Amino acid sequence: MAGGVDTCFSNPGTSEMHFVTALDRVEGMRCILGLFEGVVTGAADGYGRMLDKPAATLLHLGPGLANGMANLHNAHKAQTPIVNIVGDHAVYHRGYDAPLTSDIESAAKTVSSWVRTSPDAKSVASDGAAAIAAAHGAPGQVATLILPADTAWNEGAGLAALPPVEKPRRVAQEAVAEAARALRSGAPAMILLGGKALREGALALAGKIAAKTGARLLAEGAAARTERGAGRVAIGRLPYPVDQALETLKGVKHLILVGSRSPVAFFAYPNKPSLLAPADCQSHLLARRDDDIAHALEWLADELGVRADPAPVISRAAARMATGAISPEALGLSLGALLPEQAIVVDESITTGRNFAKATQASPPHDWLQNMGGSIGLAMPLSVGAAVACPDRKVVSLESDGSGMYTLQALWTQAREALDIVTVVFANRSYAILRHELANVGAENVGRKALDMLDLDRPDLDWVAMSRGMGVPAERVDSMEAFNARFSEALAEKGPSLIEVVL
Ligand SMILES: Cc1ncc(C[n+]2csc(CCOP(=O)(O)OP(=O)(O)O)c2C)c(N)n1
Repeated sequence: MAGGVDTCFSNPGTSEMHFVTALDRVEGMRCILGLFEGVVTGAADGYGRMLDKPAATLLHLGPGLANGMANLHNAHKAQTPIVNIVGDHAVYHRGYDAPLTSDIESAAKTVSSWVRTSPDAKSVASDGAAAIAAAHGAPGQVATLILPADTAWNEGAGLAALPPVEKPRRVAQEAVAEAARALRSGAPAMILLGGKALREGALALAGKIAAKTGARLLAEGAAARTERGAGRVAIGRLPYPVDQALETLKGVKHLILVGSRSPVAFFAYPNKPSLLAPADCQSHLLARRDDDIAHALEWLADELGVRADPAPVISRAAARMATGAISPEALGLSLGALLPEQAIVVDESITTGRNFAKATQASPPHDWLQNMGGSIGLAMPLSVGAAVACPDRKVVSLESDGSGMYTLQALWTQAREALDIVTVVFANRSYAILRHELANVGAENVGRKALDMLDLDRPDLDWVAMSRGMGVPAERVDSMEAFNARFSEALAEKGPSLIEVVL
């Protein structure tokens, strides 16, 4: 609490009982139960992305960490600040190989930038403070603190002071000069944005620079949080399919990297490159993700004399809702028309949502959160954390049915905490993206058994029943008129709800 961590997403066990009882003794800590650790870690990710400060988790030994690991992986890739607390056996108990004993540190290292096991109760306060400082390390980090049970029941050493938090580094003058030279060269240039370059202020500066120099402006394939919508600079992203990405980057001679990395394909495919930039394209690193990106862009804008220019922002477009049959395009239209001001959109709509970003670019200003680690099952937990972080904003969770099934327990937490989230499940009843990938990797002679691994029918999932069973009111819609009506109602109400859209 003294280090500014006042929210804990938790799924505890015996080794964490002292921590749990302490919650009632320390005023101000909000503790939220998740019924699966993937909900806990995904929620901490959503919280950290929205507030740029860490929540804590509380996980039960190695298996608890393992259950939470997929979404910790996503958080690690998104560089979200999280104080990830994992309980362990008392130090003297570890040698006996009791059932829950495992190598927690090794597991934690794969998804954390900082890992420490507190050796004793006297160290636990300073280790906790160090974990908080590490989580705040630029641009944000998963810091895992492993707490043996006896660190909680032996005598401690009192409160520890928070060590200084590392500030993002300022970029070197040469990086700014080099970017300016490339942008002035007249050769085709692209400014590729990632990380905090996609926040409103930085994006506005990048927009001014692009407008003046004629460079193209693009975002990496996914971003942890993009501040977008009317009144802001609209930005496309590098497409996921390799051929489309190659086409997008074709002819670019200078790639200015701002909080981004030179693009790589999501997967390798036979006879397709891993690196996507053209061979004769020069990369210029203006700012890494952990640098002070806003400052680097201000400096470059000054260098190019565009700081005082108006940012080329997108204006609110007259929007109409779609009617008739449900299709991805129709859903995009209606989302574009209905998305409320300051919505937090959590997007794991995969195949159905390919056009959603474009369709909503001129909606009222909102935030857009994406999966940075490719491990599906993120949107429902991420929505929990975003809603806890920003109780005055509506969270719109766009979820594919296959992805949703990994962590649907999040709905129960949404109900218990009365979180203001509308979840839209796109029930195409298949792993549609993998059907395309079958062709992309050149797999041939696809038979019934293979297709059975990609279809989600027999039986059809009943999202309305599952949602209601966890306390979240739900409806199924099978026309755009019904979607428009139900989605509008859900936006007007407070609290969680779910809409199953049958495609
Ligand atoms: C944890 C994890 N397991 C498996 C996968 C492989 N995978 C990628 S996409 C996908 C299916 C996605 O289906 P759905 O969410 O329904 O999206 P759709 O393409 O149908 O819109 C799977 C299983 C993954 N990315 N992450």
